[in-house]
Amino acid sequence: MRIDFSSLHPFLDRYNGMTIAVEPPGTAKGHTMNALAPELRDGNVRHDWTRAEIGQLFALPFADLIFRAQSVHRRHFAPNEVQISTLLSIKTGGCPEDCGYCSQSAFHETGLKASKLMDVSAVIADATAARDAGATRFCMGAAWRSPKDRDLDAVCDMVGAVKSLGMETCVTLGMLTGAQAKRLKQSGLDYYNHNIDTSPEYYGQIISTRTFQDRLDTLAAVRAAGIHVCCGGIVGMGESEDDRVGMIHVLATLPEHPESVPINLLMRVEGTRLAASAPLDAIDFVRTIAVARIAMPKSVVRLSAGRDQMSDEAQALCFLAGANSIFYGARLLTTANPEESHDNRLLARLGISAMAH
Ligand code: SAM
Ligand code: DTB
Ligand code: SF4
Repeated sequence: MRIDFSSLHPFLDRYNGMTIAVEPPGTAKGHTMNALAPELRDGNVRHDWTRAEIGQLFALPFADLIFRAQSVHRRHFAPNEVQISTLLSIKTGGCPEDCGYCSQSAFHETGLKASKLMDVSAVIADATAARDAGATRFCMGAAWRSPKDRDLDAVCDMVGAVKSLGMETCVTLGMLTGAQAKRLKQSGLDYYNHNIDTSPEYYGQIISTRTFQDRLDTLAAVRAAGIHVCCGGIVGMGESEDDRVGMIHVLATLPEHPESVPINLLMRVEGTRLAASAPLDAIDFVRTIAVARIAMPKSVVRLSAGRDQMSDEAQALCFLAGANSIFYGARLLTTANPEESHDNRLLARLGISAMAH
């Protein structure tokens, strides 16, 4: 006889036999391991991961890694739901930073047409269309090193307007001071995206105009203002596996895990310094998602830029590995993303539905 646990408790089937084969990730003396959720310590997510532990996760046989990531995923999230975000570039191009991957850096000749900050009314129109298409979060990106106070006034108006449409709001505007973060919070901002991009060791190969510590300082200012943190990075930039280990290690040992962790596959834009980077093995990309899921069990992990270059099967593996958010809509900021109709079909084929907020 097979007992249908789901009729007893809506979440019980997620535990059904799953935890038995998962060994605890080095439960330290004096701490309580929860047999049903060995990724937690004393009931909490861990901030004490060692770099060696993260490296060991990356090195697991693929099936073991995916099983473990999927088990963690099911203990903390509904397994067949993804969060749907839509991106809009509210100020494009002409950026004074030299990020080697970016189409919008003034250091690169990419043929991108630079534009001024959009009008609030045009942003509202785009956000309304995104909401009507099914997005629950609207993310607005600006190609700035950091916002000027006058520009911040306009962005605060955008945040207030998008929020009143009933969507979650996210902006990514570069470096912030504590005072700027507080103003954004007052305008109703839910999330601030600011990525560490790569490991501390590889960072200098990618960007020279601001430091890794600058990034951490902005993240701390965002946290202190009470805004949810969206922070992840990019893979496929010629980094080593140890750099991917280092990147996840930094994220998973922040004083609080980012609520949202975007894992981007490099969009290789003609004219950028990294345009000729060798394509990353899809399995290595999936591994990065899986390790992020295990190390940050309660964070939403976003299968972010790069889906346009991935097969449906590779994306399905990412969801199996614990990714539970995507950017939806045929454009990211300046590069292509799968068409809505393609994504609708893929999500339907996989039995995945949209996460409510
Ligand atoms: N200018 C702001 C900043 O960098 O802080 C915000 C916008 S910026 C485009 C946001 C993030 O998008 C970057 O930190 C980077 O992680 C990601 N990104 C930019 N170009 C990318 C590319 N070609 N491929 C993958 N991710 C990219
Ligand atoms: C993030 O981690 N990925 C998004 C968002 N945060 C702002 C940006 C992806 C940009 C991809 C390249 C482009 O479209 O220009
Ligand atoms: Fe500017 Fe952001 Fe692009 Fe870097 S990633 S060049 S800061 S827009």
